[in-house]
Amino acid sequence: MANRHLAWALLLVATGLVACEGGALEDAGPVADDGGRGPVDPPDAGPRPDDASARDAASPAPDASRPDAGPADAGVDAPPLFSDDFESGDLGHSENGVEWCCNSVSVSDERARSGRYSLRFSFGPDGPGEDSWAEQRVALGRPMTDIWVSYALYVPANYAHRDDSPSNNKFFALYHAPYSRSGFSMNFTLWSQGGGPSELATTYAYERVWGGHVAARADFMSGTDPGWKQITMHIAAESGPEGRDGVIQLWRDGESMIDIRDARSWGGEGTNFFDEAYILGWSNSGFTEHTVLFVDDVRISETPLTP
Ligand SMILES: [Ca+2]
Repeated sequence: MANRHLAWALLLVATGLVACEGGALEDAGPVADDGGRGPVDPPDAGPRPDDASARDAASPAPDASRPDAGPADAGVDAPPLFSDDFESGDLGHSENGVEWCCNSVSVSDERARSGRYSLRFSFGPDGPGEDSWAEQRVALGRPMTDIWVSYALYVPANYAHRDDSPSNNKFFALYHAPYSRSGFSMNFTLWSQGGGPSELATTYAYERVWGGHVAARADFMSGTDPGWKQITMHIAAESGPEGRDGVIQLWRDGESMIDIRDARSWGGEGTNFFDEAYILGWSNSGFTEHTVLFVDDVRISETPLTP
């Protein structure tokens, strides 16, 4: 079962490369950097998100004066670089050089936040110790250092983040492609809280060295609170090697879940930018039940979005 999943994942990733990276197989991303398990965080790479010592003690307090750190005022969002409600029924939409690529998921009419279609992410059912993978990548088409991303995420009533060590699952990743040789790189990750809800945390790299997980937020996703959730993220790279001003923010239904404005997230000289992202992705925990999440109404912007 696991081998079949792995073979399928490898096939899909390799296929995606043709469109995304010109068939450069040495840039195999999740295959190359972790033997096909997807771009996961090493399970023992850092302390658990509830370990407050994981915060960089040397970092100064967040700089609330950073002008671009706050959300937009409601109703005044500038037109985004890219938006997709999936009502085309496929992943063919591109806009301002931003395009979908490298997916293991597809557009579906099973459930939608807007119209009839959304992106369908199917996980499980997995046996004990087995993993799951459902991931959608987006190529930004340019080097970026400051981005806003929003989408609606559907959490099903049977969502249960099982304890099946390692049990960290990807929620969102932003990086300098390819992932396997990334410069700037950060993730939002989901952790099991004991078999039901997921805790949200973030981790990011400084010159390719990953730090611990920080800014954990309990009960971020739970089958006891199913339905559509509006997710808004703002990520800005650290301005320099000693900038201490990287921004990592996430809101759920307008409520701040993570708010870091002093991240040491320098991506290295010449690689301190991001040009690719992915939504959801590798699940180390796997799912006992067939668990289907949906994403709709994606927006990607260089200017603030209303959470
Ligand atoms: Ca839709």
